[in-house]
This record gives sequence, structure tokens and C-alpha cells, in this order.
Amino acid sequence: MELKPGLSAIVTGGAAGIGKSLCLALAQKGIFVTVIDLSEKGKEVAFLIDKEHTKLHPELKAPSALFVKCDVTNANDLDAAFEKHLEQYGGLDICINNAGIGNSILFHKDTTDGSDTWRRTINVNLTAVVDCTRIAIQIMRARKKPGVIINIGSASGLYPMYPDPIYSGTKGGVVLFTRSLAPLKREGIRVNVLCPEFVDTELGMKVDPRFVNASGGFISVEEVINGTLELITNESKAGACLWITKRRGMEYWPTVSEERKYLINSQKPQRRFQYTTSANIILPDTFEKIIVHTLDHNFRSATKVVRAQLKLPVKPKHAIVKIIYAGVNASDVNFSSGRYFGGKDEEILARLPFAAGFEAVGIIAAVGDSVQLKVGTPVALMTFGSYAEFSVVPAKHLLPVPRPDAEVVAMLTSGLTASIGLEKAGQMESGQVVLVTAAAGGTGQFAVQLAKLAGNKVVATCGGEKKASLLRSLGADRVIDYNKENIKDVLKTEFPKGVDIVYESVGGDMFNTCLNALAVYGRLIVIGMVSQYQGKHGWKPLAYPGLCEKLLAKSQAVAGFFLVQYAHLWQEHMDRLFDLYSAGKLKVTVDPKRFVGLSSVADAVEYLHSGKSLGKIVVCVDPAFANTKAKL
Ligand SMILES: NC(=O)c1ccc[n+]([C@@H]2O[C@H](COP(=O)([O-])OP(=O)(O)OC[C@H]3O[C@@H](n4cnc5c(N)ncnc54)[C@H](OP(=O)(O)O)[C@@H]3O)[C@@H](O)[C@H]2O)c1
Ligand SMILES: *[C@@H]1O[C@H](CO)[C@@H](O)[C@H](O)[C@H]1NC(C)=O
Ligand SMILES: *[C@@H]1O[C@H](CO)[C@@H](O)[C@H](O)[C@H]1NC(C)=O
Ligand SMILES: *[C@@H]1O[C@H](CO)[C@@H](O)[C@H](O)[C@H]1NC(C)=O
Ligand SMILES: *[C@@H]1O[C@H](CO)[C@@H](O)[C@H](O)[C@H]1NC(C)=O
Ligand SMILES: *[C@@H]1O[C@H](CO)[C@@H](O)[C@H](O)[C@H]1NC(C)=O
Ligand SMILES: CC(=O)N[C@H]1CO[C@H](CO)[C@@H](O)[C@@H]1O
Repeated sequence: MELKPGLSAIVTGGAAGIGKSLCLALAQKGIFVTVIDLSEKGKEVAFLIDKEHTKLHPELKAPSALFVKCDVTNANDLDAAFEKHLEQYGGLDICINNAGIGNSILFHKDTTDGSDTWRRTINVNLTAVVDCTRIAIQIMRARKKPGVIINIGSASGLYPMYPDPIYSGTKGGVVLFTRSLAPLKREGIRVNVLCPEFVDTELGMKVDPRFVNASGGFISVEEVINGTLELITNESKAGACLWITKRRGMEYWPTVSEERKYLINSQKPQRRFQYTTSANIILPDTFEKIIVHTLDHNFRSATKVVRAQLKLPVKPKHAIVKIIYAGVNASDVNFSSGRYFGGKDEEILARLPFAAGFEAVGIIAAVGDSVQLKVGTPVALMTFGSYAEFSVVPAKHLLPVPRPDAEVVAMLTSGLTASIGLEKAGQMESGQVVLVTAAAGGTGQFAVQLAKLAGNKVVATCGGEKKASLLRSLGADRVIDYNKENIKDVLKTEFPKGVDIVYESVGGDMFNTCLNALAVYGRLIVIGMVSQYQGKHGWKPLAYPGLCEKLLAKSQAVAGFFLVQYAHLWQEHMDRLFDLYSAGKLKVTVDPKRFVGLSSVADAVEYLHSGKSLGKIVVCVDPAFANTKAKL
């Protein structure tokens, strides 16, 4: 809401302290204010508001302020006070609930019935806030005009304040009460809460100065005013809780990553199974698949397309999936050389031949006993053997998806790795510098966007102008094309304090460059080491001399991340990625080069390692099927 002359506001507890300053700040903008307070000093504030108006906005009609003496815990008086405001100004645009009183005696040492002590403070600090909010909502709703309600909470509504449990309790109540009102935004009513730590007012002065000092000192009333004005003016804030401390400045509570721990998308179940096929899928007797017949890091030499029997009936708890798109992934070559399995050479050789391919989307073509999923449901699978026309998969490994599209394949390994990796291994929050390597690649593109969405500054590396321009379009703040610029030099001059998180998937020299660019407390997430996968003899582990010394000197962490170990989070993050994608907040780049049919898989794998690809590479296993379904 733009603060412009002629709007009207109510401020409870406006006679002194923060409330008084808020009244005067609103007055400066030419806003009519009703001061509600128990103290007669409110009259003087109304006078000051009037003076401010006369000086800055002489065009406004009088009276520019009202004072209503009222105890906010008295429901009848409160109704009457709001009514007076309405009579005078014909509406209500802003309501600031600021009234509060202190408590001098600890509640469990209180021998009275509490009606003049803790019960009263709960009534003033919590019940009256609820009551004022109720009346304000009713007025704003009736007028069908946008309105903003700001409740003044406290930092002790976010974390405990040991010397005064009642204080913490009421403020905690105000915080969750307010946050629960976020959905009112749909009606144009935004309710927000402000949570300052110790403020430089008369009330603040009563706090033990040692506490105040330990917390970094008082915050100024001006900062509280600035925070309130931000909550009023920024239309994106609804149910928002702004935390202000001297130590850390202004921050919203909770952080995006905390929020993600409890947010559940209620629309999910309706949408998830929206796309089902009406056509019966005809199960053939045989189908084609790619197998590794000899161990080789050269995917083409290691593999061949073979025909296999489709075994029917389907085993209990299993499903047959008709594959539509399969995802190409950097370690396909690692897999074809047998490096995925570990163990002795003879043991790996004994596995031959084995099926290749890590990930795909398709449609359930048949199910065995005890399977809940229906035939026709689009699903994703991340099981070995997905370079195939059909795949028999334990039903518990199937992830229902909204549509069997190329974009959804891109979200699987690549999207999930970025989403879960940044959160778990990277512990990403907001306001940090995040460096992403191979940023225009399958997983890099997601890391860049997710880091931006979480409110970070993103530095992205890539080789080539086409990739650089993709990255700029995805919102990267600084793109380093290593064909044109030296990554080390750029990081050194432009990020002298270092970067906080690195999403690293290249390995080798790149790993070293990134490690040297890491800030104090920084975290480097090892996602992969694509530069090492295709050495002459396949995989060759590297030594990193001095690694421990570097980490110790700057309290840094290097964290490995392997998606397979986070299967319990796949569905949650898949849903989140698809929601972002559907809402247009996440772009999914699939390389435009078309690979059709299983015979093109080797080309696709080589293309990935050519370093020319842009975004996720997918192979369309059954173009006919994909095309007919696209019309649905
Ligand atoms: N840990 C996990 O759970 C997990 C899961 C998925 C993926 N990954 C890892 O994530 C990384 C990316 O995989 P992806 O499937 O998404 O592939 P990708 O990023 O699409 O891979 C291609 C990109 O990597 C860079 N690159 C390719 N070959 C290179 C080389 N020899 N030296 C230096 N850079 C090279 C190129 O980008 P530039 O323009 O920047 O050179 C290229 O565009 C891999 O390291 C992979 O192992 C890990
Ligand atoms: C009530 O709120 C006021 C102002 O926000 C605060 O200073 C006071 O300590 C609070 N008292 C209790 C007991 O909650
Ligand atoms: C608080 O810190 C200030 C300086 O930062 C100092 O002047 C003051 O004496 C300290 N007060 C207490 C109670 O420690
Ligand atoms: C409050 O906001 C004003 C205007 O945006 C700014 O000039 C001032 O520095 C801010 N004050 C504080 C203490 O942040
Ligand atoms: C409003 O808040 C959002 C989210 O915090 C921020 O991205 C945006 O820049 C803010 N808008 C203004 C006008 O300050
Ligand atoms: C490739 O996909 C598989 C199966 O989802 C996954 O386990 C693996 O981490 C991926 N590997 C790379 C390097 O992309
Ligand atoms: C990303 C990945 O799975 N890399 C594997 C490649 O092969 C080596 C050696 O067997 C494994 O240690 C890696 O985990």
C-alpha cells in the first residue's frame, strides 16, 4: 500500500514510545490518525499530528487526528473507538496494534488471582490484539478496499525470554496468530507482525542493561518505524513476521528453508493424478533395452540394444512402466565402466550383462497384485535399466508425476540433486553468495534458480556464450564464461570475502579454484566431478594435499552429496519443483538437440561429454506415444 495523503490509520497505544513515533511517521505522509490509548498523553500526540499536517499537508481537511481514551481490553469501548474513527474518516486503511503493558512480578510467585498482574497483561498484549484485529478485518472487509494491519510483537515471541515467560507467551501468541492470517491476502487484507529485540524507549530502559549489551545494544525507534513502513508498503507481505535486531538487522522469520520443513501443498492430491491415459497400452511380447555387455568408459563400445521378453503376469508389488523419455546423466559412462558397483574386478565382471540408464518418465502399463497405483498413471523412475521401452519396477520405487514430459525427466536426478543438495549438504539459507559450476548443465541450471529463489546472490560458471546467456536469463547475478575470463581472477577481485556456498560438479582444478574462493564458514558441496569421468583409464581418484589445513584455517566444510541416499525426500522435493515450474518460477531447459529411439542413446551420452550441451539432455524413447499424449 502506497502511503499517500488522505489515507486513515488507527494506532493503539499511540500515546508514547513506539506508538507515538509511528503516529508521527504516518502524519508526515499526510495520513489521518486516530490515537487510541488509556493515557491522556494521547491528546498531545493528536495535537502533534495536527501540527505536522498543517505544516506539510495544508490541503488536508481538519481534524487530522483524533484521540480516543480507551482501555483496549474493554470490548465495548474498543468497538466504540473504532466506530468514532469510521464516523470521522469513513474507512480504515491501516491499523497498528501496538498497545502493551509490562509485568513486574513473576507469575508463579504471584499470590494474587492475577487479574491486575499477569491475567491483565495477557488481556492487553494478546487478547486485545486479537480483538483489534477482528474489528479492523470486519471494517476492511465490509468496505471491500485493501487494508493493512500491523501487530507489534517482540523478538521474545520468536524465542524464549527466560525472565518473563508471560511476555514470551503473549508475544509468541501474537506471532502465530498473525502468521495464520496470511490467507486474508486474497481479500486484500494483509496482516503482518513486527518483532523487534530491545528498543530504545522508556519500556526498553527497564530491561537489565547487561542483556541489552549482550544482544548488541538497543535498536532505534527509527528502525522499528522503517520496518513497519516496509510491512505496510510491500504488497508481497501477508502473514509476514519481520525480526529486527541490532546484531543482524532486519530479517524475515522463518527463513525459506525452515518454512519448507512444515509447508505442505494442499492442492497436491487433486493435481497429481490429473493426467491419466484413456488409451489401453498394448503390451508386446518383447521389447528393446540397452545393456552393458563389456566394461568400458566409452559408452558406445560398452553397450548394445537387445530384445528381451516381457514377462507376464506382473509380479506382486511390481509394475510395468512404458518409458517415454529417458534422462542422460553424466555418470552413464561411470556406470558402463562398472565403476558404479565397487568390489573386485571379477565380481563386477560377473554382473555382465546389465541394463543401463538411470532415470525416466513413463506411464504405468500393467500392475501386479497389491499395487495401489493405477494403469495409466504417469510416473518417474530412478532405477537402473531405464534405457528401455519397458521397465519392470517395484511399485514403491515409482514416483507419481503430473505429466510424463521431458521437463519432468530434467527435474529428476538433476532437479532433485540441486533441491535436496543445496538444502541438506549446503544448508542454504538466504542472503549468501552461492557459486555454481557447470551452471548451464543438467543440475547446474536448477541450482542457479533455486539459490536465487531463496534470496541469494548467484555466481555461475560455464564455457561458452550460449550457456552464459542462458544463465543470465535464469537470473544469475554474475556469469563467468571461462573461455573469456579467468575464474580465479574474477572471484578474487569481485568477491574478496569469498563465497559462502559452492555447488561444485566439475572436480579437479575447478574444485581447487572453488575451495580457494570459499569464505570463512563456507561450505563446498561435492556434487560430482564430471571432468574426471572420462580419463584414459576411466576414473582416477585425485589427492588434495593441504585440504584439512585449508578447512581448519577458515572453519569450512566440504560436504559430499549423493542423491541415492536421500530417497526419503524425493517425493517432497519433486512436488516442490513441479509447483515452482507450474507457477512459472522455475525454468527447465532441455537441450534442443533431439535424440529419438534407443539407438540414439550413445550419441546423447557423447554429446553430454562434449561440453556443448545446454541444460538437460533427454532421449525420447517412444515419440509416437509422446506426441499423441501431448494432444490430451
Ligand atoms: N551427487 C549426486 O547425487 C549427483 C546427481 C546428479 C548429478 N551429479 C553430478 O552433477 C554433475 C553434472 O551432471 P549433469 O548430469 O547435470 O551433467 P551436465 O552438468 O549437464 O554436464 C555437462 C556440463 O558439464 C561441464 N563439463 C562437461 N565435461 C567437462 C569436462 N571434461 N571438464 C569440465 N567441465 C565439463 C560442461 O559445462 P561447462 O560449460 O561449465 O564446461 C557441460 O555443459 C556431474 O558431476 C554429476 O556427476 C551428481
Ligand atoms: C506487553 O507488551 C509491551 C509492549 O509491546 C511490552 O513492553 C510488555 O513487556 C509486554 N508485557 C507482557 C507481560 O507481555
Ligand atoms: C554496554 O556497552 C557500552 C559500550 O558498548 C558501555 O559503555 C556500557 O557501559 C555497557 N553497559 C553495561 C551495563 O555493561
Ligand atoms: C530508515 O529509512 C530511511 C529512508 O529509507 C533511511 O534513510 C534510514 O537510514 C533508515 N534508518 C535506519 C535506522 O535504518
Ligand atoms: C518486497 O519484498 C520482496 C520479498 O522480500 C522483495 O523481493 C521486494 O524487492 C520487495 N519490494 C519492495 C518494493 O521493496
Ligand atoms: C544419475 O542417475 C542416478 C539414478 O537416479 C543417480 O543415482 C545418480 O546420482 C546420477 N548420477 C549422476 C552423476 O548424475
Ligand atoms: C557420481 C558417482 O557415482 N561416481 C562414482 C564413479 O565411480 C567411482 C569409483 O568406483 C565411485 O567411487 C563414484 O561414486
